[in-house]
Amino acid sequence: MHRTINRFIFIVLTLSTGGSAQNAPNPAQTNPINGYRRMWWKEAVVYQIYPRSFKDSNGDGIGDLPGITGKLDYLQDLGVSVIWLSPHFDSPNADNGYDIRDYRKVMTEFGTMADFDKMLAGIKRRHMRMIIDLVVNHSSDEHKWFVESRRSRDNPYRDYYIWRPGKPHPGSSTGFDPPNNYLSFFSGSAWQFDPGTKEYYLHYFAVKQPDLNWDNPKVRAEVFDLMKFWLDKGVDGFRMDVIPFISKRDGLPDLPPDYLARPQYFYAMGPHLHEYLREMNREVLSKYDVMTVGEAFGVTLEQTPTLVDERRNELNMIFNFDVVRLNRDGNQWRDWTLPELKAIYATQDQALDVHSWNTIFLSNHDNPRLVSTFGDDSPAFRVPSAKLLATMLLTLKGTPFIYQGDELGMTNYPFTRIEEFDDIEVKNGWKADVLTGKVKADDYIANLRKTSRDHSRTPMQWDSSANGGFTTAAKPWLAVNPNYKSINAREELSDPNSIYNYFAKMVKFREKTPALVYGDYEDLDPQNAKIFAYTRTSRRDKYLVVLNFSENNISYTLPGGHKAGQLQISNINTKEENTAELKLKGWEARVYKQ
Ligand code: TEU
Ligand code: CA
Repeated sequence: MHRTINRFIFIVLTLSTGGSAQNAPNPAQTNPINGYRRMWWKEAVVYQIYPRSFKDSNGDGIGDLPGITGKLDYLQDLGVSVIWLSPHFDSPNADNGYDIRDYRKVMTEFGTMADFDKMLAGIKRRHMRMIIDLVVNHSSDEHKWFVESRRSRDNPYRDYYIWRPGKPHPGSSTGFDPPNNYLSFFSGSAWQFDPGTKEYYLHYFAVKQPDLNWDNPKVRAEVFDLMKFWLDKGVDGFRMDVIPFISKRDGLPDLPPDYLARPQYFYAMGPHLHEYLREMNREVLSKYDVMTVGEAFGVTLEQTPTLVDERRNELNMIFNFDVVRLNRDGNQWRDWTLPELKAIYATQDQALDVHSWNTIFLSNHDNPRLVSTFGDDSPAFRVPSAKLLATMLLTLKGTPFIYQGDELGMTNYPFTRIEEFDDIEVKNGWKADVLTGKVKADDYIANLRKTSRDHSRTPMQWDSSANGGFTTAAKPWLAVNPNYKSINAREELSDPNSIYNYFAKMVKFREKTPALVYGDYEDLDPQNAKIFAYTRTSRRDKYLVVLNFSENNISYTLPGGHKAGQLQISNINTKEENTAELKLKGWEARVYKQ
């Protein structure tokens, strides 16, 4: 009898996971809320793992998959429902795994395929899901496709990449100039001369990251195949690295002058992008119940619905860069203001209707630390400001993405010397800008102290033992922030008032509160330079969020006749309820039900 029931359950489960169309709603979730189709990925809270820096299990100083498996309870206790794993594939690590040598093999330093399977099984057992990184705008130059491709002009793999003859330039070192003026995000020309065949190949990122030629149907078929390989293993979708760049402009025209400082807007949204994404959907995604989120570097808000409107069958969501680039002028740090931040969320909300869905993220492996960037990491305000940011991240409209360590309030690293950095972007930039005398060394480092990608890549701080308990090796691949003795997971797990426990409370609160997922968003006071006050309203419930983005104590009268109702969550103990007059402490955050 038991066996029959088990078998029956097994069949039902297989039918509902394999084979179901993408976006197929869970049968229990068919009633729209507030006009939105209910989807598991809209209700999810995602946690990003950068495997190199998460947890080292074998003492070689590098994080690995068994390290992640050993920490799954930690993630389950935090309450997150989806894990996004940054690249775990075989790679020579020119760009820490974003340069893939073999899409079907696990990076040796991270473990084996058996380790991957064990990790995935552990995730499923805890009723979580996992998406992986799909990095297919480019591969590594050590991928066998490229090794073949560069052999000769008539190699069968030649057209897997983008090769062009140079412009003859007698007397120059190679005899040629690059085919056009495209720039790499990691300094210099986006073209690399290959002496073997005397042509150039295109690389938007590092020289060791040649761009794939998506106009070649064989390349698309290869990518669709490798996607199926991982989906058939049970992964639940993809975060797609710089996906808007895959279709190149016809004839590869020069970057116009006003794009030289922001080539991403010229590289993105090429002529065949929609066609290739739809083909991917038809061939692969539509056959599985998965989520997709595209890293939309260079995509404007006006273009966003053309990628994520559910009626178009392209992507579920994208990462819009406006918020994480608010503090930049090109690569240069600039101070930002709260009204500017609010304006971004308001415009995003207006640009997307019920057929499109947003993401909310304030940090990732390419950006400095959350609390150091949008909060105040000084001893007096690190804890409340990290909690305030958790409150915002988990109550805005869109699927929230938490980056590893932000749930502990980890801070930027106190970099002082160029030798302390690992990032290829920094190393190339140093050569191109500092060693040539264009930028002063001190100015370059000062800017990196605010903006470097390495801030978020320093190892997770698990406890107060050597190297924050990340590794037993004497030296981890990248230094641990010296503040690990006081900022670490063990400390925070045992403190009911810790940032970690506040995140966990907020994650659970969001997951059980449909109005925070689907409810209308209204900014009550867009011009206020210190207070961010907004409501999230569904047909049944209305929540009010009040955030004091300053260190000042502020007496604040809620505008428009609004009254704070019943207090649901606060990051500093308060008893104020049912009033329009709020006395807010520095970096205080409150959520009320009205
Ligand atoms: O990043 C794409 C990207 O364009 C930026 O966020 C990038 O880090 C920055 O602008 C460089 O100036 C993705 C990955 O997230 C990143 O880690 C990779 O380095 C990059 O693609 C190449 O794969
Ligand atoms: Ca290791």
